[in-house]
Amino acid sequence: MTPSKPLVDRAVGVLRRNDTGRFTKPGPCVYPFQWNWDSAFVAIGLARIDPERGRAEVRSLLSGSWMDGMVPHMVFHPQDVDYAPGPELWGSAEYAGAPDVATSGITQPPVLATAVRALHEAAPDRAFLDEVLRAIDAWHRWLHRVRSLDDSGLVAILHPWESADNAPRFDAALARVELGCALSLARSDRRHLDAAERPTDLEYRRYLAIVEQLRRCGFRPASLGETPFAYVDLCFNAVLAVAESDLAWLFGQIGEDGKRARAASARLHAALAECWDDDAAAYRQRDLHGDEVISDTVADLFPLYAGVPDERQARRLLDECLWSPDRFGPSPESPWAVTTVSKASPAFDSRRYWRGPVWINVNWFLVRGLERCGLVAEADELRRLTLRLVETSGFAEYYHPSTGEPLGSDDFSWSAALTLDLMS
Ligand code: 9WN
Repeated sequence: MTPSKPLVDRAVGVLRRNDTGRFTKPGPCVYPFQWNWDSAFVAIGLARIDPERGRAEVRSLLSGSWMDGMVPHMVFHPQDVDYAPGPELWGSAEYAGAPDVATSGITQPPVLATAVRALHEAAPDRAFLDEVLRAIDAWHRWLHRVRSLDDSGLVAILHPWESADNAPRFDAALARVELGCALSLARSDRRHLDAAERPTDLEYRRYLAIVEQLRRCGFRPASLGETPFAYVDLCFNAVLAVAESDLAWLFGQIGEDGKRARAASARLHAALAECWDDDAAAYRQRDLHGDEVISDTVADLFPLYAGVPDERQARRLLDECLWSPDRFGPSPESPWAVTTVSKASPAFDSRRYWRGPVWINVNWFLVRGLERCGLVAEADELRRLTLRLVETSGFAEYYHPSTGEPLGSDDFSWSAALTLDLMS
């Protein structure tokens, strides 16, 4: 593909403007702190234009690592900015093993190893790997130690903020979370964005109630069964499967065998394969307190990213779900894909955040997955559609699937960064 110069320049411009010098803000006003997978996506984009700056992004994220290995979902580098709920929600300084900088007490999908691999492939730097691989390995080990459910290798998320906030797949589990929270419901997002594009106040009250309960056990529940919310998210687990395999590859680059990471990836791969539902041509999700279900959200397709489906399954997943005009794919009335919720689902909402709109990171994962499963022409088609969307509507946080209208934050860093990767 011949890169269109202005789009590259515009993407680079977004990353430069959101660069605070220490880390890249996900969005100029709405998201002024450092988020975990946002920085990983940014580093993947920076690998294409400025690997040294990409390495700095990784370092600043890892400066928020906890002693036990957790890399938190947010790092609150000191700044005078308008953001709520901020560091006081988490009170990380009260907990043993927290870093000097204030952070959240939960994590996010571990894209970081994949980002470090992208940086190394773009510009090999052995010293950088020596510097960061142990910390990433410690994070992955932490996930298996603290978040494992059973011998399957699958891990649980303990908060919707660890994946796709208000995605309908979390509705039933979230509805079981008791309210009665003492924390104040301050929301800076509402000062910048239309309420119809964001989670509701009721969802926020439940998000805060989970944090309040997690704080009581220092964010480390003795048993996952006792936590207010625990969900086996296929997006998170597919990301981890790929990250473990990338970590093993990176260890190989420094002459170590990466055996643990390779075995973990293989175990996750096998466990994800077990979630296949042949009637639905998709994968089943599991709430720890409920039954396995087809959630009708794009996460049901995420094992594709890790190359889990065999040839027949990948073809069916594509034809019956991902590219189906009635489900997640483009149709004459709704030409922008991939929707984050099936259009056939009663929960589908074309404007509200993770409940329907198109997200660039989701498309990026699916492009990689299609490639991994040998569906190269289909990956190219999705890549082209995604680039047409950013060309038409700019680097929004997410997009209306019928009109392509930009929604959420404008000048969104990961939309710009992943555009750079998709164009290369
Ligand atoms: C809460 C920063 C983050 C992303 C998440 C996205 C959103 C925060 C919010 O923004 O989450 O952590 O305010 O809703 O859901 O994926 O990392 O871009």
